[in-house]
Amino acid sequence: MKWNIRAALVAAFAVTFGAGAQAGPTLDQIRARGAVNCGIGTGVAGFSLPDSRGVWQGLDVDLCRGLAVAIFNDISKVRFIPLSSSTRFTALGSGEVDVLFRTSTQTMLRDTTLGLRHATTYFYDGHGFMVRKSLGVQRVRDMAGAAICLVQGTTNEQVTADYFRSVNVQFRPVVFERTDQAQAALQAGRCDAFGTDASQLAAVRSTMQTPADWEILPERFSKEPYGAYIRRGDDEWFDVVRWYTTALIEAEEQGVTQANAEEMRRTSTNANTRRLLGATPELGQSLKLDPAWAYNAIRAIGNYGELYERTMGERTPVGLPRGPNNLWTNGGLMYALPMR
Ligand SMILES: N[C@@H](CCC(=O)N[C@@H](CS)C(=O)NCC(=O)O)C(=O)O
Repeated sequence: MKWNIRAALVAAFAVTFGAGAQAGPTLDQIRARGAVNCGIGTGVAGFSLPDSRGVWQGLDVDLCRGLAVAIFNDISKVRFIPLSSSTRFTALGSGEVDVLFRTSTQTMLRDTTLGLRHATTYFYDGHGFMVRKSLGVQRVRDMAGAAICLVQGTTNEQVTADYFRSVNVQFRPVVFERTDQAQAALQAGRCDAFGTDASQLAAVRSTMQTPADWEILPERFSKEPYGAYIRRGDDEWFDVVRWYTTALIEAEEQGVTQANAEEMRRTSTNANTRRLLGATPELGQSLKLDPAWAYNAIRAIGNYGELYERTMGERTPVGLPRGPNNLWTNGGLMYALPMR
């Protein structure tokens, strides 16, 4: 009898608070502070770039905004902290930011040696090169002796060095702290080429003085899957970031959009959709968030596809086709783990 009472109490606790759902120190700090501190890039069109009114725009900054909405149901409760490639991980490790949505490739050594963790892949890319057309090269290995602009602390530095070494061709690295400095050097003729992730080549090309003077060569030299990064040691915060990102992909898979989310929450009879939108509360409870956490985020920033199209899709100046960032059902790699 005694044990039955105890079991009943445990069950009641689990129903009330969500089984195993401690908020975790990072989420507690965010709530106490009243804002998410989000590490973003210093300026790349499509990911994180201030518009003419000084408002940050892009995929990475909108992912930060949506996360703030999932926690606070308030899109303003986010602080953007622009970080260069070489400072981003120390800024996260030291607690200056809670999370990085910052064009950061997930690699094994970053995962195993930095004291950090990376969550769900939210963007698939690969390293490439943009060359001055007047250089007249068709293939990267023909760039012998070329000056190549690179950004310090990126995977791209290593990928470039590895490739040229493997084909025994010399090149001259010209390394910068930030993208805008590399771009100015390209513009000024100090570099013949720029080596970075293909999405960022498209972004940089779209903002060159004469984009037609530059060509993005079709070869790709690496896999660059971007993930959100957080510190090790806070599994509950890891869960929030991981499942928040997944929810945006899941929404697209289920056909839930910014425009129809409200109606689908009221009328859908699909159990997965009802869970995702918080018509039944278990997903939000398991994260110690409001049952409407994902619903609110989708209403604020759209599903993954809407987010992509708005920030860097074919109708934007960056103009990137979905490619690998399409859903798996449309020939891409985006596949949400089951949310149940
Ligand atoms: N994906 C690569 C690099 C991504 C990256 O940060 N690229 C640079 C060069 S385009 C950048 O975005 N810089 C933005 C900045 O200056 O803050 C990585 O994780 O190392």
